[in-house]
Amino acid sequence: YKNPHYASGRTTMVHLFEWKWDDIAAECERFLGPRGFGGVQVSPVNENLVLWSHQRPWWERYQPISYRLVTRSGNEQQFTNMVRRCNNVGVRIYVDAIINHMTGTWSTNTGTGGSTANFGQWHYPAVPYGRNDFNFPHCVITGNDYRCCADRVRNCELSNLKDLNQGTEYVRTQIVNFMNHLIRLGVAGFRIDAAKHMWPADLRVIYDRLHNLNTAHGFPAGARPYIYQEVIDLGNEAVSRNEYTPLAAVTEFRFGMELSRAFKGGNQLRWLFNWGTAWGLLASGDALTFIDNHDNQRGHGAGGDILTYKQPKQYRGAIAFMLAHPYGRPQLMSSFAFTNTEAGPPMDNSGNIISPSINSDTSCGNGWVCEHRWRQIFSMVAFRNRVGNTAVTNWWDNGSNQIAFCRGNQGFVAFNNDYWNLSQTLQTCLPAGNYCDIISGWKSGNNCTGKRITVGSDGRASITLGAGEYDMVLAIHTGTESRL
Ligand code: ARE
Ligand code: CA
Repeated sequence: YKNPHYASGRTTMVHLFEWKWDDIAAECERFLGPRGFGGVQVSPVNENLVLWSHQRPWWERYQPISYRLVTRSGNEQQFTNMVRRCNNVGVRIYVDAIINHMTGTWSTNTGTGGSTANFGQWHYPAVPYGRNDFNFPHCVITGNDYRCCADRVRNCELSNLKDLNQGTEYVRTQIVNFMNHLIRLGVAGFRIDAAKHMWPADLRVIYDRLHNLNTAHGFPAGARPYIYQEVIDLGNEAVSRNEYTPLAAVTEFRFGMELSRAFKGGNQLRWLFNWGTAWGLLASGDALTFIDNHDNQRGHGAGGDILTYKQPKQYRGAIAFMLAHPYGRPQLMSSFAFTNTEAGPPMDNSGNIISPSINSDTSCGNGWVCEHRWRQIFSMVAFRNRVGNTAVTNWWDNGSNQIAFCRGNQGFVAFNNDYWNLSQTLQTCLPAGNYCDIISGWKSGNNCTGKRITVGSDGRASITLGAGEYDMVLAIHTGTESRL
């Protein structure tokens, strides 16, 4: 369950938060496929409660009312079409699976597909679920439970969301049927929402009943779905991330927390020389890594002081480090712009999501940030694809916030998070020749629109990164996007 089954040469997925299926299909064909992205995490696919009382917040999608594939992102036919079109251009689809709970009690009770629920009776007729399918006695998780009481974290309600009992055969069957339906449609795996709130032994049973990935969508025979479990564990938790790594991969929240701290200037970049398990991070193959996610970019979930698109220079620095360094399996966040942390995606008066528009400079409009279309970010995806599994070599630092390293003989990257300029002759490990920096610009014919770097026969090159430059990163590699 730890292999994402990316198409060959691809390494990175992007969370297209709240995007519609038709728009994702188009994005796979016009951008993600050609640019070498490995996959897309989509927002929850199954029917959720409609919450006009909160102006259709983004979080209504975490309130399932049935397993029918109908949400504001589209219906089953649109979902099916998207998966097919994305797989055809080498981009995998990963579904955010909400299997810990069903929607809690609200004054309205209609779902995005028209299904209803009777909350007082724990009755969800569109599944159907009834009283016996939920944990009893009824209880609600408190902040203190996270530190003391693993059983309460698993058996009580997460923010009043009705807590399913995955220990019963009936509930397991409904969940497995839902997930196998998606596998049949060609998805490559799942984010398991709120995994820490379910017993590992129950999850193991569920995972083991999942079908192999659909070979008609280009997956090899016998391929198991990629599963990454959402377990927030920054330390001092009654539930440990280590209880879940024997099952499948885990979201490594310490990764974004530490890199955000460093790139905000709270820790010197030179300490990143041994980035990885020496920092208390999970084994690389167990870790789904990211800087921000849809929760912590707006103070939900673990919260914390996480870099987002709102601090673009430092954010691009942290993302570049994530993509340049071999540790982990990276996931990019692609946001809609927000000030109100509850607000849903751009929508019309009827609550329909408004599609991102694509500007002539390839950035997005209509309120969509599209970090994955920022040149500094998608260029580093190509860097990561190019350098493959090569190790970090020739680490250099100035004893402070200027660092540089090589990835085999394929790539070289430098960072300057100091208040003074970087100007050094450094070992790049690359073949002699000319390269375009993919951060300050791009290769255009035989020229560079940004910095041009000349690597000598000894592999060394003069590198400059001014403290006042638009970006704090410089990157070159042997791929066609950089090598002249
Ligand atoms: C909403 C309202 C609530 C209301 C509830 C029920 O905000 O006031 O009671 O609905 O009607 C998201 C939002 C929630 C929202 C929910 C349902 O974030 O605000 O509730 O959708 O609409 C814990 C969990 C972790 C979870 C985070 C948010 O462990 O799994 O809380 N993250 C996932 C998703 C969320 C989603 C859900 C789960 C629910 O990514 O987007 O919630 O499906 C410590 C602990 C953490 C804990 C954290 C916050 O750090 O270590 O484990 O995270 O505190 O409590
Ligand atoms: Ca539970």
